[in-house]
Amino acid sequence: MTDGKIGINLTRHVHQEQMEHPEATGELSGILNQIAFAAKIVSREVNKAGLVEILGLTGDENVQGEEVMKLDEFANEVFLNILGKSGHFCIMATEEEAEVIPVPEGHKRGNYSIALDPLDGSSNIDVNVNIGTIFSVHRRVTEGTEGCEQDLMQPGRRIIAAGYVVYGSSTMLVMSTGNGVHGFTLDPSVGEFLQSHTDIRIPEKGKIYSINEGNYPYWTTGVRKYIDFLKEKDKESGRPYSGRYIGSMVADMHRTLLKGGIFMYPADKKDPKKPSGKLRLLYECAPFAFLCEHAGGAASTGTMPVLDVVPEDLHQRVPFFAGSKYDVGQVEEFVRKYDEG
Ligand code: AHM
Ligand code: MG
Repeated sequence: MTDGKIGINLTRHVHQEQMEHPEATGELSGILNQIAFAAKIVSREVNKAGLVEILGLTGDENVQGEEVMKLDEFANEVFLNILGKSGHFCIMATEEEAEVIPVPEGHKRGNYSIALDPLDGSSNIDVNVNIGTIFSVHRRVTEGTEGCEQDLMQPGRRIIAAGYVVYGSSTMLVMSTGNGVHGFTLDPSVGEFLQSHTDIRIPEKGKIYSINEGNYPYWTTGVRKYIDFLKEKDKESGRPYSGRYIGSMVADMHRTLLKGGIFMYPADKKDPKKPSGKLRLLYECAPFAFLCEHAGGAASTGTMPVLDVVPEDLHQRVPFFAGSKYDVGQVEEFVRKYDEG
């Protein structure tokens, strides 16, 4: 624990935040509790993943003769099941499914929508690299009982709460409801997320850049020149930026939030079907952009703040540059100078 506040769990933290905002309905604490509950179940299975590999079970039949579900499908089911029945949501969407997901029959429809990436970076499971869940919550904007796509297709600027869970050497939930960014570490012995990081602030300028550099030939001139520039001697430190790329967004962004620097997934020409890069606006970029801005950092498409992008498609991708304010500002300058006009 970093600040001696052992004992404040997620529930109490959100409750305290709500006491400071009497206009709040109290629903947010219910939502975050349900997310935390689902995350604990996924965390338990992620921790077992190594063993499952050794036993050769994934995709095969288990001892009861049932097929063992892949972890990303499992995480998707757990989150949808728990959140769908929570009474807080009117509509849901996940990176795993093409269409919006209605609340199951017989369950209360709520005032919020949620976009989820249930298990991001799941291709890293078999090499024991951190993976995670990403979420963002919007207030419903349509009338009637059922929610619809419109309730999800809102700009990140209107996010009510966003966060991620990183399943790593320990499981951590990092979230913001607009009052700072706070981190909670799962204490498995008591099954609670305990506050471990209060008011995370991204350093104004970092020393680390994080990008899949194998895509260099496919980037725009501005992005290439920016990366070349980072390898020159930094005026302050006298050395180039360090490169760190895990290839699991939650892990790379977790480091970026805590240590500063810049994480990037630019547009590239590798796949003509994906001219805007790889990362999805609703499930990956907007939630992290919300966290970055609330931690004093920035997140940009290269030409505009990610939070201001109005979604046109549920699975829309956007170029993504996020982290320290100074560094994000600098990449925008390169884009302006070499890629525009
Ligand atoms: P996924 O949603 O299919 O897991 O893909 C997203 C992941 C991110 O976690 C990561 O930042 C990125 O893909 C890595 O992509 P690449 O292998 O192209 O560098
Ligand atoms: Mg993903």
